[in-house]
Amino acid sequence: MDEKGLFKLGFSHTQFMNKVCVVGLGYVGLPTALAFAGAGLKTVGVDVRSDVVDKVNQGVGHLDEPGIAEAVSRSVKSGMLRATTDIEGAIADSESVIVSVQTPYENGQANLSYVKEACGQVGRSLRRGSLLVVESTVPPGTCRNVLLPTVESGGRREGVDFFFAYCPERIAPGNSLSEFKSNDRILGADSPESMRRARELMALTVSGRLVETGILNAETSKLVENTARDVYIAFANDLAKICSRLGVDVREVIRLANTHPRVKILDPGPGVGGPCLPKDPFLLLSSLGGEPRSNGDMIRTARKVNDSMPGEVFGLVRGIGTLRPGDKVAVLGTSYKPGVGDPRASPSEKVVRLLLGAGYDVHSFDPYCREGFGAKVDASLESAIDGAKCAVFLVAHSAFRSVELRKMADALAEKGAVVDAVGLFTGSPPGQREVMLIRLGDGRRPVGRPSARPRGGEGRPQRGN
Ligand code: SAJ
Repeated sequence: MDEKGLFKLGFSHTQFMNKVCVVGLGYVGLPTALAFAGAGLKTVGVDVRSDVVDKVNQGVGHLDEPGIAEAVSRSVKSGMLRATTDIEGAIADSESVIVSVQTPYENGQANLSYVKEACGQVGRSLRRGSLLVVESTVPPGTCRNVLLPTVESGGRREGVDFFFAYCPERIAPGNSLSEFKSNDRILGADSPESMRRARELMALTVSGRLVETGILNAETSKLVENTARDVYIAFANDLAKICSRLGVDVREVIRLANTHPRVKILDPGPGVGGPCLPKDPFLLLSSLGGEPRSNGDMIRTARKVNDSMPGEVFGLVRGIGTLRPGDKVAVLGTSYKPGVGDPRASPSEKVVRLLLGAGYDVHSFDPYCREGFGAKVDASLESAIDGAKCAVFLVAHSAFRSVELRKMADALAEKGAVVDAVGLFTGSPPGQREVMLIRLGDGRRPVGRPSARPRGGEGRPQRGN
């Protein structure tokens, strides 16, 4: 049905935009629903988890992020947002449906079951003339080859009974609400009418640019963005390994190289975590099918480099000559990146497991995150490091930036060591007791006690008093 036909049925533009259904109320779906509710659209969020639905309806929300609780409370109170587990009813009652569910990479392939299930429901329940927008990250070709046929299996036809667009999310967990609104978005649609409707809908919530293209381009560019970041970080991590052998400090080398107008190297660290970057390169490659394995070599290598970093950090700890099984080791930072409490795919998990496997008494502390991955979770930095032989900093939370090495020396056990994987400590201020500082990617000549030099692994100790 074309637009004129729809008008004959009594629809107007604004009526199209009145009621929005967001399928999936997770890290992306909830901010999406809040953005539409905040823009004055009657929004219903759907989730299979009744605890998530209850929390939203209670005006609380289940995401621990700046502004989320306030926005949920405001939107529910004003009647603009409600949540339900009744997906059929919610879709049937809406003019636009946004699918925002997870697409994990499992057992060597993309798990599309959640997004297919959602699209199947849309196909069975959607009103004639509705707009469907998929936000989930998917392998290139998925919308046309998998999702649209799934919707159409419900008897509706694209361009006749419903319109379709792909608008991948770009929000960074920790800053979702503001990024949803202000980021430029890629908007993919394969017909002018679908594009027009999707543009109108998304423009209600997005103040950044809507960059228009076809669906396949949009699917591919989403994955390329995250893959690019993974590759850039892998370069920094590779440099960390190289610099530790060259006898230079990788962070100083990067600082110098970045003064060049066309060089912008990222930060090395204990690896790449989170819900997206570790899997999206594989989603990108998964659509190659029978293509020669050499395609995507650099991407696969980057993944390997980033995945090797928890082992590098473990090597630094193992290299401390004075450390014995049973000794207390404090892991500081368990979330996947600074400033968030999200532990998903955190590199800290692998480091903790390696330390536990080596027989250390592993304690953890994170100001945002209660996950310990099997370590004993301490309530404060002080109790985590008290009497520890080694403190390993894995996340550059701002709270850790004010930690003084001198005070660490006093709290740690005699001849204690600090392993800094994230560039928190640069100097060695004077203090009462000696502490060995081992920095990832810092290969400068050791000045610490010879007996305390790392036996293997990367980097060498420096003495901080
Ligand atoms: N990291 C480094 N060095 C750096 C920067 C990051 O080791 O210089 C590590 C972080 O510590 C973390 C991981 O990389 O473990 C990922 O963090 P991130 O900040 O790069 O990205 P995410 O996963 O929080 O969000 C990304 C974003 N994508 C890009 O920046 C291209 C976000 O915009 C996407 O919306 C999100 O993935 C997603 O959901 O796809």
